[in-house]
Amino acid sequence: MKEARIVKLIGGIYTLKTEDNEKIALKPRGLFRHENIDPRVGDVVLFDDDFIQEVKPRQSILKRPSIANVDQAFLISGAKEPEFSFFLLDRFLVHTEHAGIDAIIVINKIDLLSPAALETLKEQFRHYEKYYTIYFVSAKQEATLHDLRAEFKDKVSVFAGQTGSGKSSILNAIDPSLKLKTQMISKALGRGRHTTRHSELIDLFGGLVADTPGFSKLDFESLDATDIKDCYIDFISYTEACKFRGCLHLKEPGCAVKKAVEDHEIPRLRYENYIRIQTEVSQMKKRY
Ligand SMILES: Nc1nc2c(ncn2[C@@H]2O[C@H](COP(=O)(O)OP(=O)(O)O)[C@@H](O)[C@H]2O)c(=O)[nH]1
Ligand SMILES: [Mg+2]
Ligand SMILES: [Zn+2]
Repeated sequence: MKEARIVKLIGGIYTLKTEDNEKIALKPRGLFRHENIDPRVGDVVLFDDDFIQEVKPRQSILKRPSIANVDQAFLISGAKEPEFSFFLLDRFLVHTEHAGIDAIIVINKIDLLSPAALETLKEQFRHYEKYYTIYFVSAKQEATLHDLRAEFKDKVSVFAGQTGSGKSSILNAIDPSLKLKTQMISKALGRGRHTTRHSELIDLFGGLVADTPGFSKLDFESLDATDIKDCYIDFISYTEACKFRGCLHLKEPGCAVKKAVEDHEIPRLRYENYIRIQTEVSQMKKRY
């Protein structure tokens, strides 16, 4: 049997990419359903002439989009249109940390900012720079995209972010042969027609990437308060100095994270978003 990666799934037909870069369309053998094996895009599988025979153990699974073995997520946000939101970014980062995948932060549409506004925005990111790779780009300015290309090699990536943030535009700009559909911002943000949702990994600069059609609704259903605390990776180095073991950095006295916020070591907004996320999750749990 030979090994391959599932790169596309439409209507029960899987497209496999083999080690020799061949593309083959196959179905899984019928027994999978009874064994509760559900092959996903991103899975590495063993196949023969007739069927996908075996799914190799997964490192990770993203729910939305449903892709296995993702190494990293590019979190694409618009600097404007849609207005940049640190809340959305912080939520994304909790999501990627929880999924165990690396996050690369991409702020797009910098052409819409004045030089002064761009400087102010960059200043707000100084803290994040200590923990994450960040790019400030414009899909309309080739020079800003140059370094991004090196990030794909040997990785399975997803392009995630709000509709209209420019995911498809960036991909088209770094590889014009892709010709992905882009949408006028007014349509993209409205309730308009949605393009079909299917996951597909495309070849890009020595790696694979999924241009996800949505990924804006993040579900925190499987997270609890402790998970969220652990996903705020900039809090971790302070945790030992908190008075209470397992401090959630909320109402507890002697909290080193809250002190770091007071001392301007952690941006206040980042901490406020933390409380918002914690509140959101605890209310969600109450409802069920
Ligand atoms: N000014 C400006 N507009 C952009 C940029 N990137 C994308 N857009 C526009 O934003 C809209 C949404 O882009 P699209 O790539 O479809 O976003 P997606 O939903 O994230 O894939 C389109 O009208 C693009 O032309 C950019 O860097 N600058
Ligand atoms: Mg798109
Ligand atoms: Zn604390």
